[in-house]
Amino acid sequence: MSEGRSYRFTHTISRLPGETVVKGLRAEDMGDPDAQLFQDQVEAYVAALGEAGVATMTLDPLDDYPDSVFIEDAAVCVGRVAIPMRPGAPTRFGEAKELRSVLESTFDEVLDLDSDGFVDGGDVLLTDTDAFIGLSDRTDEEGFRALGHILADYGYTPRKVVTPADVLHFKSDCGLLDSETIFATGRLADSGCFGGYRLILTPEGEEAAANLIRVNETVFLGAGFPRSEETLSDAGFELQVLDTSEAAKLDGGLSCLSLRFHLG
Ligand code: CIR
Repeated sequence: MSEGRSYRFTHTISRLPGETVVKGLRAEDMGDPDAQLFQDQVEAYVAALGEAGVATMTLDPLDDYPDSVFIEDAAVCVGRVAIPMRPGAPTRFGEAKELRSVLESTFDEVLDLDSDGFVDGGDVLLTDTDAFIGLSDRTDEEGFRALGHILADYGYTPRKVVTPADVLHFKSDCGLLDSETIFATGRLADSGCFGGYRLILTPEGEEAAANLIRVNETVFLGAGFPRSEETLSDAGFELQVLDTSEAAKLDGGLSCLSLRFHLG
């Protein structure tokens, strides 16, 4: 019944980075992102999503929130329902509130988490049947419970998993390739959290490639990962490579830059 709902999408929402993106959070300083180049990369990303068959919406920058370009962290979408998140970084907490009016005008229902806990969208991997929710520095037990409770009503089995130490989000280390297959780093796969799924592991040294997204028939992969490209194309996936150099300076990747959903 729900076959393919994890990657068949009709719509996306992204947000452009503003000038303040140079103040974005990062675990390690690799230099500030170039705001103009970041904007160009988000625009190219949105255009590529459009070519994969979705209607795209691009929101204006929110200068009060330097990390708001990473819109995935502010909401989880299931079909015609959106669930605003409670982002775990204090400087990001208000992003969900800023997004609310857009969610209300796009979705049939906006459901709030019944919790004082925290959960970032980057810690949530939805397959057709399971909701993997990774505990991390941004997502806690209470957040897991509250989000899992809502997602269970939409046919997902909540699976509490753990984001590896020193990794920002669960999905920093994995991405969905199809209904049964997940691309993941060895360090995450070693935790044994993906029981029941076929795994393809990121080649050594290409762990950052794990944060890929599938939209309809296309798998979007970050640039600079030649062995991942070869592995995935040998496995039969239709790939498109996109440059995310500026997002990477703030620990972001492909999944963070959009909300993807199916308004059937
Ligand atoms: C942050 O630390 O929150 C941002 N600089 C990066 C967020 C990346 N989002 C994601 O992995 N879903």
